[in-house]
Amino acid sequence: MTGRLIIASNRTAAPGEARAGGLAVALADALSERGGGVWFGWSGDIVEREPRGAHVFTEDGVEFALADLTQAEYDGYYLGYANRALWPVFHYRIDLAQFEEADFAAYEAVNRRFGRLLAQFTRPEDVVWIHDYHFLLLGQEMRASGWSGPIGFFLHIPFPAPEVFSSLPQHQRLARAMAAFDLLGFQTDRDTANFRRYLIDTHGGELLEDGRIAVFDRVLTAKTFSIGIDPDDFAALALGDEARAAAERVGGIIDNRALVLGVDRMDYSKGLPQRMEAFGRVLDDNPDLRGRSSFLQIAPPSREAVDAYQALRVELDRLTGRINADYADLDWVPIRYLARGYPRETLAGLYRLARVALVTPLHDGMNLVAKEFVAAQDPEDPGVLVLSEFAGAAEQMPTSLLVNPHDIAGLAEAIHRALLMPLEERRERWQAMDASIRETTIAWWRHAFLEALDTTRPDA
Ligand code: ADQ
Repeated sequence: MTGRLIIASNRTAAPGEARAGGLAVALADALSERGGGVWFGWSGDIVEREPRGAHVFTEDGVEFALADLTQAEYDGYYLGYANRALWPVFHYRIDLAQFEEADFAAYEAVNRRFGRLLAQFTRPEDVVWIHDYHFLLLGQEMRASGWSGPIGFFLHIPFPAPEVFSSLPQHQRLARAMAAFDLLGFQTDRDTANFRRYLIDTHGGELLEDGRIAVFDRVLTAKTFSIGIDPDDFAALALGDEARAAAERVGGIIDNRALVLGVDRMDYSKGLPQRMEAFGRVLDDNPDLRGRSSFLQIAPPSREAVDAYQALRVELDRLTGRINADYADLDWVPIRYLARGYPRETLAGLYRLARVALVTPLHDGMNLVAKEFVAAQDPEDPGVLVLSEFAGAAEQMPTSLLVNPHDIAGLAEAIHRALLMPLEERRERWQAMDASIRETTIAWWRHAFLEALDTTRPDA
C-alpha cells in the first residue's frame, strides 16, 4: 500500500484553471492515480501583509494548498534569487546573474515558511515530490519541521557544470539543503553527471557501489528522468479543426512558401537573436532562397520585470527590422515575430505546417517544443528539426540536425540544409525521433520517478 502523494511546485494548476500544459496534466494524473494527495504551491497572488496559512480547496480527492506571497517576497524570492541568480547560473549565464544577499534571504525565508506550511499537510505514510529551482531549500525546511519520510526532487532546468554552480555565493548552503532530498531527478545524463561530480569534487561525496552517493552524512540517489510529452495526444491535436484552421491561415499569408518556425517563451536562454541572425545569413548568402521561405517566431514575453528580458526584446526588434528592411518585397516578409502566446491547438497546427523547426536554445533543461514538433508531423512528409546540442532533448534525438547555437555560420548551414533536405532523408530522420519520443513519454516520466521514489527510503 503506497501513501498519498504530496507535490510542491511554484505554480499549481489550481481548480478551475485550464491545465494547458502536459506537465500540469501529468501531475494531476499522478495525484488522482494515488487516490488523492496534496498539491502545494504559490497562489499567484501578491498580498500586503505576511500571509500565515494557505488557501485550501479540494477537487476530485486532491487538496490544493495555495500560499500567497508578499510584494517583498515576490521581489526577493521569485524575481530576485530564483530568476536573477539561479535561472541565469543554471543556464550558464553568470554574466547576467545578480547575487544580492537580500534576495537570498528572501528565498530562504519563503522556502522556510512554505516548508513549515507543507509539513503540516503531510501524513506519516506519504511521499513528497518537490519541483524545480524555486524550492531547492524546501526539503531541508520540511525536515526541520519534523518530516522524516521520503522526498523526491526534480529539476526541470539544467544542472550546470560544477565550476558554474560554484559561482553562486550560496552554493555550499544550497548543496547541503539539496542533500535533504532522497531522490534527485535530472533531465539528462549530463545534468546527473554534473551534480554527482559537484558533490564528489567539492564536498568529498562518495559514489557507492549501488550508484547512490554518500555526502553530508546522508545517502542520496541522483538519476536521469527525461521528461516527455503524450505523443498520441499531440498528434491528434495537430489533426484537429483548430490546428487545421491555424495552418490554413498562416499557409495563406505566406502563400505556401516553406515555413521555418520557432516557438519559445521569450527568454535569453532560448538563443533567439542567434537564430534570427542565422536566418538573415541564409538570405545574405543564398540569393536563390530569397522569397522562398518565411520564418515565423512566436515568443511571448516572460518575467518582463527583469531588465535582461527588455534588452532581449530590443535586440530582437533590431534584428527583425534589419533583415526585413534588407529583403522584404511587395508580397513577402522574411521574418514575422509575434510577441504573444497561442493555444496548444494553434501551435500543433503550425508545427505540422512547418518545413523546418528551429529549436536552438543556448541551454535548456529538455525543451518540449522539440518533442511536440516531432509528434505533430505528417509521417509521409515530415519537417526537419534543427536542434541545439545544448537542449536536453539533443541527448535523445541524435537524428535531428544538431547545431551549436553560438555558431551562426553552422546554424545558417543547417537551416539551408533543412530547407533542401530530400523527402527520403526527412522521413528516416523523423522516424528515429518519433520512436524516441515514444520511449520516454510524460506518463513514463512520472511513473518512473514515483516508482524510484517509492523504493527510496530515507536513510537518516
Ligand atoms: P520551458 O522553458 O517553458 O520549460 P519548453 O519545454 O520548451 O520550455 O516548453 C514547455 C511548454 O510550454 C511546452 O508545452 C510548449 O508548447 C509551451 N510553450 C513554449 N513556448 C510557447 C509559446 N510561445 N506559446 C505557447 N506555448 C509555449 C521548462 C524548462 C524546459 C523543460 C520544461 C519541462 O526550461 O527545459 O523542458 O520545463 O520540464
